Amino acid sequence: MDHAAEAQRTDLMTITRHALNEQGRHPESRGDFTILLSHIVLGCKFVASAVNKAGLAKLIGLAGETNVQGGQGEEQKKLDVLSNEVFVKALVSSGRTCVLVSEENEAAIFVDAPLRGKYCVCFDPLDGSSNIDCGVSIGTIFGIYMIKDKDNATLEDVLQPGTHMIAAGYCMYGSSCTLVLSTGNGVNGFTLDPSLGEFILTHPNIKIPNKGKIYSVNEGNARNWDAPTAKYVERCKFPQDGSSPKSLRYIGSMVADVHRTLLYGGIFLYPADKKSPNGKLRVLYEVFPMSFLMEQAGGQSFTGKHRALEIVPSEIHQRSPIFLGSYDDVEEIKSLYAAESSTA
Ligand code: FDP
Repeated sequence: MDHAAEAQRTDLMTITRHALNEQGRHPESRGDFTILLSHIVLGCKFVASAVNKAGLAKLIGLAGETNVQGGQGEEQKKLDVLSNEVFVKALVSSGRTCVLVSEENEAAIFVDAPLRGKYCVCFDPLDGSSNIDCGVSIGTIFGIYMIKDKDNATLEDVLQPGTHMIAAGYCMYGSSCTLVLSTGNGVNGFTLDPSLGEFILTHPNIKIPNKGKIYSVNEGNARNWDAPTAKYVERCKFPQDGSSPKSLRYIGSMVADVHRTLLYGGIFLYPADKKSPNGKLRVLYEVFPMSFLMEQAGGQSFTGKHRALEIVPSEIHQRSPIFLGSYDDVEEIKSLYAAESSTA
């Protein structure tokens, strides 16, 4: 490597440097968010390493436990258990968190007083677990809120609409490890450089295309869909305006499907259906963080009734239908639901 290339390599925008720059925009800030983020980043690096080693270390496979959604037939895998432990420890030890909600824990975790800070974090430590055994991309999703009063923390501090979130992101463990983050000032993507052990800014200021050529949905559920969803998917395949049909891409791992949607445009749907009237995806640690990122990137997110970020959750593991992605594509499904409700 020549000197110029070497010099350029040392001038990298790491995620910590980015967080410190963001901190500079808030003169009153004491660096608490930067510390919290560095602990989330540590958790992501740990899980990335465990995911990479999983096949070798025989970490994959059933742990013999059922998670809190177990009643609906989901089994907890060993990597999920490990990832959850890693994130809970990383978040608690940051000294900056107060209430934690994890997909893997039935109840919210209230951090002990001496370690309490001002943030609440809702997270899915390892989303897309049905993809673990075949090496398909999986990820961690997180949404962050500010506590009202850390000496009197209650469940109400996390049962907030998504519009109250102050930051959200996900880390995708795939062919590369990518962390996508928004602190309410646009969306940035950082890729883990394994030689440095640092997340480097590789996707600055991500903007989703206004319209996309891809739709992403589990079509196996089609016979149970409602009319607007069925009509929308039909239009993706047989457009009425003379445009080309959209391509179907569905990984079945939300982080990977949303990441592709964010970068290439298009729409991701997990609608309600007759079997699951509330859809499948969880509000606090799937729907809200991904909706926050979509809106920050110029896209939209809709529940079939209203803007997804305006849901006011009443339970921490609540589910919601979700349609998110390119602005114009979501606009189209919104108009189909509006037409249906006006004729109802
Ligand atoms: P998984 O069941 O593998 O954990 O909510 C979890 C999730 O994956 C999402 O990551 C994914 O988008 C969705 O479920 C896939 O659901 P279907 O298998 O019903 O398509």
